[in-house]
Amino acid sequence: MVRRLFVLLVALALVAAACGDDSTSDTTEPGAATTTTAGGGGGATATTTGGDGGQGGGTLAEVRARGVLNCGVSEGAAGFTNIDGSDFSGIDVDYCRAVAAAIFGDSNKVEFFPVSSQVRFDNLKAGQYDVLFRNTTWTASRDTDVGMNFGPTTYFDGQGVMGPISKGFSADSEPEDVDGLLLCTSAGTTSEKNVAEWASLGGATIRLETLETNEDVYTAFIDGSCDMVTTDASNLVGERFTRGFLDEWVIFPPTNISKEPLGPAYREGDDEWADIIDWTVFVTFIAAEKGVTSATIDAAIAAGDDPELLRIAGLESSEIVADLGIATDGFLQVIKQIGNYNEIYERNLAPLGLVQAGSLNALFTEGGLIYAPPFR
Ligand SMILES: N[C@@H](CCC(=O)N[C@@H](CS)C(=O)NCC(=O)O)C(=O)O
Repeated sequence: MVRRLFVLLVALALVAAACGDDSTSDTTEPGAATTTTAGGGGGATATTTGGDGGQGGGTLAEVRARGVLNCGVSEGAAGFTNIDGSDFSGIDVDYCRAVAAAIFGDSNKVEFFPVSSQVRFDNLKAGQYDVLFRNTTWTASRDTDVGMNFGPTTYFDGQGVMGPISKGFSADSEPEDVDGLLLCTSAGTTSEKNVAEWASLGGATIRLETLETNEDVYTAFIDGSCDMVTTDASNLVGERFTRGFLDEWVIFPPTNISKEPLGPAYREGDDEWADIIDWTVFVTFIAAEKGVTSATIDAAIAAGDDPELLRIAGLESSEIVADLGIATDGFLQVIKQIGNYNEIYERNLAPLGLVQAGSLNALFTEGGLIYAPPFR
């Protein structure tokens, strides 16, 4: 009992020293709110804060006047935000483009703002970007934090730990196998809190080092200064694949140690803007449900036998789309230019070995959790 208490205290002290609360530490990092990383177009400047504290007209009007959507993304997370010079890709990047397609009818009208985990919420609240699609977990403390709300989950994740097989780790490793070892992860994440709980509940003492970027974490892991790395399992799978360590690194424990619903975050107080983001995501789910893709949507509309699809395309009950303040063909452009959820998944995540079938990220019709309210 005394040992367990000691272990718990040591683990908590280490975590507190490393990072602090993942929501509040984001707001206390020196200079965090002013950190600006210009996106693909280069030289972008921070905007004024969005939202009018009411029903709408705030962010949408501002985005329209600017002529481009500002979107917060990761500085590099395999499959979610891949950055190659000025070329951005990934599921989060695709959802930024989808919102631009809904608003402007042009998925290219988007400026990307890569940000670290640590500053992502402050920069959102300060108005640097209009929406954040950055492998971000929806949690109670983040949601109830003043200034932010979350939209529909675009990827249901969970946290894992990854270590080299050469150090004796296996897919069945449990907290006792990490006792006394050094774990690395990104600062300002849910990952750092979850793993400390997992270890202490399992009676292990871990040392936790939080580094700023994913790149910092994997550099330290590869050179052996960290025994293990921990974060969202999608990131572990994706990075193991892209870095070419499929046969060397193993992910454990057998069941994820947390729930990590990843999706968009936006400033609170602008209902119109929230609706635009939410329904942009939902129409990609509904199109997937119907098996309608970017390649087949024109034919599906021409067939004229699916009233819900005609409403999404703004060809029937067009006031539903118009009431959101976007052009009536806004969601049609989302499907035409970006595609349905399954296409987005296939394009970005399947190549990394993240299998959709049988996972939480399958459509609800296939036993998963991807579900949208009806479009009527
Ligand atoms: N989903 C978690 C973790 C998100 C996170 O930031 N993960 C790290 C992985 S080590 C990352 O993606 N870093 C990317 C970067 O360096 O920009 C959260 O919202 O706190």
